[in-house]
Amino acid sequence: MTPKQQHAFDKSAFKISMVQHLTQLGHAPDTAQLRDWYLALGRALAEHTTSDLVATEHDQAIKQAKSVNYLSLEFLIGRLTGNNLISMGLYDAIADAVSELGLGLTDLLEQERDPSLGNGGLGRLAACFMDSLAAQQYPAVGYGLHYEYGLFRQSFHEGAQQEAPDAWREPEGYPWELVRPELSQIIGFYGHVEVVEEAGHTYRQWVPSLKIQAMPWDLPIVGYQSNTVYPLRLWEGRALTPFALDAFNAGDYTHAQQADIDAGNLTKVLYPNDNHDAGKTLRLMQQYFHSAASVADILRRHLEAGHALAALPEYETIQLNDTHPTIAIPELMRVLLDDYRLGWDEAWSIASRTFAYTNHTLLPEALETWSEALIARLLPRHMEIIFEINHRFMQEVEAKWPDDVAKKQVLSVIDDKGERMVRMANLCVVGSYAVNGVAALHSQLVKRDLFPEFDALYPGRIQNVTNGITPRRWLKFCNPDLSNLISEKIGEQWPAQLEQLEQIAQYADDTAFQKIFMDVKKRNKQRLAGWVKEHLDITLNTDAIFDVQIKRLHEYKRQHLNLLHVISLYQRLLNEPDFDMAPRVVFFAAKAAPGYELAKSIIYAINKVAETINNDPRVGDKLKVVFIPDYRVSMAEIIIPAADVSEQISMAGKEASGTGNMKMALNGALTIGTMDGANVEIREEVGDDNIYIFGLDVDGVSELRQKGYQPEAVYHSQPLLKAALDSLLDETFTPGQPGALRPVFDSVMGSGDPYLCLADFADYVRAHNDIDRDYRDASQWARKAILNTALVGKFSSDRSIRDYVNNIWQLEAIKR
Ligand code: H2P
Repeated sequence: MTPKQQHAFDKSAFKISMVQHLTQLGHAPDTAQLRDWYLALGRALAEHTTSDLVATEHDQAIKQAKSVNYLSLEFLIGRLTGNNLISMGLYDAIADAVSELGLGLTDLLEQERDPSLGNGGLGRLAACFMDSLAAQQYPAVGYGLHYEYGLFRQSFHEGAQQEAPDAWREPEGYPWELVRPELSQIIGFYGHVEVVEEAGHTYRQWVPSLKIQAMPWDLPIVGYQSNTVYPLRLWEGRALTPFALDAFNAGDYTHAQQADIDAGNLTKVLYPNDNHDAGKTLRLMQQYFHSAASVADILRRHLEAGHALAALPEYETIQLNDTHPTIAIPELMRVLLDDYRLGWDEAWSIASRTFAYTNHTLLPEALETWSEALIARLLPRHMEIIFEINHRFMQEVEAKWPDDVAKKQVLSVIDDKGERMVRMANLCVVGSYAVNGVAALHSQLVKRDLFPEFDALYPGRIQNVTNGITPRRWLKFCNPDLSNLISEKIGEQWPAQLEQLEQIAQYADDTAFQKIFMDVKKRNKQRLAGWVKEHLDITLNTDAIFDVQIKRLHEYKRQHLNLLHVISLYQRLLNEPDFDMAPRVVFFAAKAAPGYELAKSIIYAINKVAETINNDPRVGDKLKVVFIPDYRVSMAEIIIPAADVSEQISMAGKEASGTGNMKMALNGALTIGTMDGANVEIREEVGDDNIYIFGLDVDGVSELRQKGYQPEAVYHSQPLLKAALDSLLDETFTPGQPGALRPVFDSVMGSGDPYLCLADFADYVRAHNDIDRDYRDASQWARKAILNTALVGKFSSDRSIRDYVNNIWQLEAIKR
């Protein structure tokens, strides 16, 4: 706590405020449940953040400074209460206050349901970035959608994933959010374009036939020890047409509610992401709704601050988190051209100096395209503008490469090889002043493989900003014991200056420090084991290696490669009398997008294998497999501090960055990983001895493909692998149901195995054997673990944000 905040906190006033909020919720202190108290706590705290939010909003210095607007369809913020307490410097003071009311702070914090407004890394990155913007006081507004249901809640029924709606605000509302009706917007859809004549000029004007109200809800992004609170503004779709009371009274209930139903559906659910572009109308509607409301709000702020329209790029920059908000580019053009009546060149000059775009994936099937027919129907004026942007862009290409049809074909915003499609990534590159990948290797591949022609046309436009994670949530909050240990050694500044962790490296060989460090790890493992015992009734050996793979389920992330290793360990334990291994618990946590069948089959297979192994008395506590259901931020906060080994095993070239890799290394886990994404940079930081790299690198992958890859040949040449795969076909793991796991087998055999699981299997096993050997040398292992924590300061999202600020956004920090 800073002295200033300490001074400002009045414990007895806060207790009174909590009781008042409790009363307003309709409860009395002597009968209130924990959940009621949690709501009262959240509301009492939110009073403080709301006043800081409003004060920040009205700060003249901020209004006169440049801001970043972070547009993202996902913000996976996780629970806010604990994190905000850390940022406000009030964690201990509030723990004390609530204990005087007879309550435990950690119990209260457990009552909060995670706002799961994202799928995985992309949404979580947006949340870490907001945290780092506020901590460093770079003016920012986050813009997202206020989904009524977050990502589905996952459970398992006989091993198979079940999905249930996640009504994260039910039933009392979320204590941290603030509705801002005065800032609502009206968003149009469908309709037609009219030509209007005025003073000898003709203008085009879109006349939408459907209008939906965008209602903003602000969540406070509280800067760490900074008194700065920025809004995360989430738009909710609401019916605009007044409720049809006449129809209702006349008994036409359905019609009376129709407008409510349509508008209410718009932001009802977050689309689950399987990295496969689905082209659904409702999704495009969400994207436009989000973009249009955000652009309107940005322009409102800009003009209300007294700035000229033409000065927009000097005061506002708009970062597009992936292509999901691309439609904001033609929307800003539409507003400038049709509403403000600027000429094309002036409008384009403003727009193309305002937007910047972050690419998060190279998977071709994930690159968004929308059919021209759909856009033309839903957003007729935007389609005209997109054609005009492309027409002018093609002239630019012609000037650079005359008569080169092939160049035009790859660069064009319109793909006209079949049904005409709009390539959102191309539109982003054309309409942005900067494009970035999310790790050094990824950015290099964006330039080399995805956009080489764009890179030649616009040298320097494509850059790299390596991802990062906020050390406040991902160390200070989630791992208090390790945080305290670090603070004892190097002081309290590290959560704001993570490079300082390097000073911990000097203790890596200190046996006393090693012991304390590993005792902390042990306690975190016990905490996780306690959770597993309570919720899944599996008893774990906390001396075992805690081997962890937690991330969205996707073939390219290769959870099934991990599974094959698990099966091979199991078979060796049973079949090889001399086989010895350090005890291991292999943890999985992952959601599969509901429409992604193979991902669901992989989950099913892992659960079946786990069930068999965990109940086989011959295995004892040598090997256990735990699939933790309903992976979410608050679960990650328990798992990550307990990890010994971090699985980052995507096929090289496919994982753009990864951020779980950073979180686990920071908490003292050793990575087993391919030369992919940010693993490459983690290795650079921690050194070869403190990471387990295996498998083909990007060049190895393309060489193998060129030679012609035959998974079958690998299968026949490796007995361990063959036995593991064969067990998927018999009844070993599915008694009475032979072949139930065949989809996983088939996915890597024959013409399958697109992500080269079999090709990397042998080296993966080798790397795991190295881990097994090293873990048995407790002191050596402790040394490696300490060095991981000490040497990953680079991966603070504070550093990522400074890279954006210095190389792309050009912002000044405004200290409050
Ligand atoms: C994605 C990429 C990750 C990257 C993250 C943030 C889309 O996340 O695949 O490699 O670290 O964005 O840039 P995810 O797979 O977790 O949904």
